[in-house]
Amino acid sequence: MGTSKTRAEYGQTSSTLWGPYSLQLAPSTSPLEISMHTLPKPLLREFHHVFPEENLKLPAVDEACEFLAIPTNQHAVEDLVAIGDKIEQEKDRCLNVFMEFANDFCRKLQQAGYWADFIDPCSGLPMLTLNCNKVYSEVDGMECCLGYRSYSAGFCKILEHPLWGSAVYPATMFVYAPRAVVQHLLETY
Ligand code: B12
Repeated sequence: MGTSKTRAEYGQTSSTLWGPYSLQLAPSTSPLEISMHTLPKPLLREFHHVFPEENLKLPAVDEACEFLAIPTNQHAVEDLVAIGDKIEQEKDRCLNVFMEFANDFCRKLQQAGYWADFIDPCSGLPMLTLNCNKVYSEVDGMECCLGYRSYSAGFCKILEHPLWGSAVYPATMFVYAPRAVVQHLLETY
């Protein structure tokens, strides 16, 4: 995985701890925009709806642990609001990039004794925590953490990236870990 990181001039809010940076995960894929945030009140409330207390198996860890959100956005080659086979293929490609990265990242944090999970971009449900059935809104999450705007396309709320418009594939990870540990791990990619 590559190491070049450029901090974006947009997307910083009072919740931002790190980034947004552009991660080049593989030479052949477009970069992943990623950042680390504390959970502002509306996001924390939503987090506890999506991950109910009784389903959260938090390991006994040190005092520095806190809930953090790690939103990612990929610049899609196609405008995702359009329809057709090319759009479906592009969504699958973005899905695979995120899944591979999120699995690797969360597994590493879990191996270090912390809690980590990510939202399945297809269903909006937590991927690793069992028995959760409340959908997490990526669009609301990106508005809250990064200050991006959105608009409604029928039933679906669509995110507008400041540079890429709706050619953006949003997906989020959540962790319970010390921010220094998370930042250090992010910097290894
Ligand atoms: C399910 C889903 C669909 C369903 C419909 C969803 C529905 N609303 O019934 C279907 C299959 C129809 C669909 C269609 C499309 N979708 Co869609 N869809 C999703 C998915 C998985 C969940 C969206 C959802 O249900 N949101 C509504 C829920 C979560 O919220 P809610 O109950 O209405 O409201 C709650 C929140 O607002 C919350 N809340 C309140 N305050 C706050 C504050 C904060 C901070 C938070 C976090 C939450 C919060 O409280 C409310 C009540 O509980 C998302 C991915 C995701 N996880 O967001 C993609 C997603 C939104 N879809 C996407 C796309 C591209 C589409 C299509 C355009 C695809 C296409 N080319 O056809 C079409 C749109 C067609 C149309 N006109 O409807 C993209 C949008 C990309 C972008 N640029 O934003 C997403 C992000 C998927 C992705 N990763 O690419 N989709």
